[in-house]
Amino acid sequence: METRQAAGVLSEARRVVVFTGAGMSAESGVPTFRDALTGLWARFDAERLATPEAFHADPDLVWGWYEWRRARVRRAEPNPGHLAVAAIEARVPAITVVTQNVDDLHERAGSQAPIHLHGSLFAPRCAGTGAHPATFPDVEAAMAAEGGRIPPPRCASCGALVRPGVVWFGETLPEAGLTAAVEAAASCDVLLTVGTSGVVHPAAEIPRIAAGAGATVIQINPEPTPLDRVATLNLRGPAAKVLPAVVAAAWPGVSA
Ligand code: BV8
Repeated sequence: METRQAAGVLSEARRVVVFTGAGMSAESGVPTFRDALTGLWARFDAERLATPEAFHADPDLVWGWYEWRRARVRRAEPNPGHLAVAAIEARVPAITVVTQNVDDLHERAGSQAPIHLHGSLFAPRCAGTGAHPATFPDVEAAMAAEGGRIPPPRCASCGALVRPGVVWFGETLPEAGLTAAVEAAASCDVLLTVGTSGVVHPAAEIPRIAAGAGATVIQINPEPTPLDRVATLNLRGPAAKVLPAVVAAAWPGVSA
């Protein structure tokens, strides 16, 4: 029932926001943020490892974690949920995709310009100047795959360490991206929130801003989250199954 209701709302929508979290990539085999702590990093708490302090204290441990995650993403493929988001993009008049994820699966599924509120595994930068090095050594895939300490490269122009291009806890989000995401949420008529626990701020405000502005908020998640109370419709289930079903009902004949 909710699928048909969601499809009806989506097919009439003029301005859509799709807001995604780690659950969007779960069925591509990319561990969610909290599941990404196995092996060498099993004894760490994600929210302590994903910080400037952790990188400063042990750059090889933190860089190794991100290179292991990057290697995992490179071996992953976009799932039908990512493809369904790209199918929505091709069919609604205006859309903004906002992701908390640091993988590139939305782009590889065909989404044009997702806003990465928390950065990307594929955009490392100099820890000194913030400049993006032209390239960075592709670590031995085996090394990254097995998970180990890897010394970060050095910036070619200033010699400082190169750091992951992500937003760590305690760091501010990219201003332009956050502003664009907030503006889109405040002016959309439908916001789809997919695969997020809705607990990391300020990103978690995005669905709340849309609801406050009178948008229809549709949540897709197999489990209850704090966003249940702002969602107009709650579709309980995995993104790779539910999103294609909503798209197929909204635009019959479209297989995402
Ligand atoms: C900042 C990059 C200024 C790194 C990440 C207000 C209130 C409380 C706390 C704060 C606040 N304001 C600021 C804070 C502090 C902090 C914060 O929010 N802490 C939380 C934990 C309490 N925020 C910050 O520090 C932010 N910076 O505000 O700067 C400032 C500074 C200091 C003090 C105050 C203000 C920066 C936050 C960004 C951190 N970086 N990522 C990396 O990836 O290593 S966040 C990281 O965790 C991910 O990017 C992701 O966004 C987040 C986890 O969230 P989810 O994506 O939702 O993933 P999660 O695993 O939680 O949930 C997965 C969901 O998927 C689940 O619901 C599950 O049911 C569902 N699921 C599973 N399978 C499927 C599925 N859904 C669909 N289909 C499936 N198959």
